[in-house]
Amino acid sequence: MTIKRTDFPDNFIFGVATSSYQIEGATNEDGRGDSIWDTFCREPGRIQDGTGGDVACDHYHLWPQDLDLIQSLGVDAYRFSVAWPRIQPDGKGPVNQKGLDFYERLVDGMLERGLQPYLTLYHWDLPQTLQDEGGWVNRETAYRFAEYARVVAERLGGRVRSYATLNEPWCSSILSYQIGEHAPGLQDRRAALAAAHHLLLGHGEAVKVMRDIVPGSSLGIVLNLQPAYPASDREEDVAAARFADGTFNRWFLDPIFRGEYPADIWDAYGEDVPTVQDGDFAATSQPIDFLGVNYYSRSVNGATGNVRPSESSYTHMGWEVYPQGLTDLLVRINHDYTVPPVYITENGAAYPDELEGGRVHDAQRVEYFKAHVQATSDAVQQGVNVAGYFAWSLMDNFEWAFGYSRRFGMVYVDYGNQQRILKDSAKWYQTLVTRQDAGVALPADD
Ligand code: GBH
Repeated sequence: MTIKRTDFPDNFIFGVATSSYQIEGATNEDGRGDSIWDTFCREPGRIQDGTGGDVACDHYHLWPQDLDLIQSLGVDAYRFSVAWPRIQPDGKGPVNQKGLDFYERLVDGMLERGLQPYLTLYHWDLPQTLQDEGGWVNRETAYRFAEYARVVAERLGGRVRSYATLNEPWCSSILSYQIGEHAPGLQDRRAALAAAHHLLLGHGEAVKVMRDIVPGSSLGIVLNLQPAYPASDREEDVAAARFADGTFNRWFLDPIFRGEYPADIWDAYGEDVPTVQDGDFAATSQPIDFLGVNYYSRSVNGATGNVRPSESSYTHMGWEVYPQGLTDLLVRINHDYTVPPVYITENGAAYPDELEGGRVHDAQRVEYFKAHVQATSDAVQQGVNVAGYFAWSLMDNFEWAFGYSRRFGMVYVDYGNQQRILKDSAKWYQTLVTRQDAGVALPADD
């Protein structure tokens, strides 16, 4: 049985996703300020291949052809992010009109091509000036973020029907301020938990502000969720899984949907817990219209560390391919929380693709996508209100600490000449998503 578009509800959205720093390049153009990733990439040893986002996919210049490419895939929607330092080079104060102009052209370009814009306000490119004042560890950054959200929503307004505040606050806090793998590269758990709190606060403040400016648009947040399984049913392993789920998932879900931090993890964090002021949870738990879920893999937890199931297959990131985890996760959050409609805002896999005679036969990625689209459908069958699915990513791009050494695209990017080449997975997706009722011809099966 192959998965078909007609297995999904009629109004189900299929799209592709990217983020600003990973594709745009043009880091010094039209008044853009530095972000923490510009700084981070200049520090020796931070990025595996020593690269950065200065050119990336040159999308800042090639956006019209990139939108044509997305349109040619037959998808309904395009998820992209806005670079805060293009809008406010210093993260506060003066607004750079040229930055707003770029995203306005981009959004209008989508609408002209029948693509629905799904906008993310923060996909990790914090203005460096704000980092100089502590970044997300500084509570003020939450209020600066709400101000930035106001500026973007005032310009783009109802043309954008979907605004996500943050992409993966776990990454922008724990991975960035505690593990130190992402910008700004600190290693301090207390700082990371303060950052996480201010991110959640900033999310809530931004939602409050945008409600009045774009009353007809959907407002939400994107979380990276990873179901945590115990390595066995021994008590220690079950406890390890519960802890992993708590730090990774519940620490973000609970403030948003319950207005509190999970008590077990709060206790475990001891003196590192953040300062919570009156009214903070009222902000973090502002009603939202959708939850974005980024799903890549699961974790398998043992008392002495994570376990790698030997019978599984793994992607080029070393992440286990485990589609059942997506179904389990969706069913579980639907059961444990009162969630609004859910979008899979990212799902995909890196594999070491190679060009062979002008083609990329990425059979493993096709299998990955098939299985996860099926897993999404299974969750819908089990009663979860999933409204859409976005493949990560439209095209190969700057994969953060891995530089250009990992390829997540459905479209291959030749970084020598910026040529875009549809991989087999793009052709598969095109066949899946093309609305035959819209009279669009199916691509030839070559
Ligand atoms: C997303 O992050 C990003 O939004 C996107 O920009 C990025 O390109 C894409 O994914 C691919 O990386 O520690 O081995 O158990 C996903 C980040 C992936 C972070 C899974 C936590 C746990 C892996 N998450 N990861 S492991």
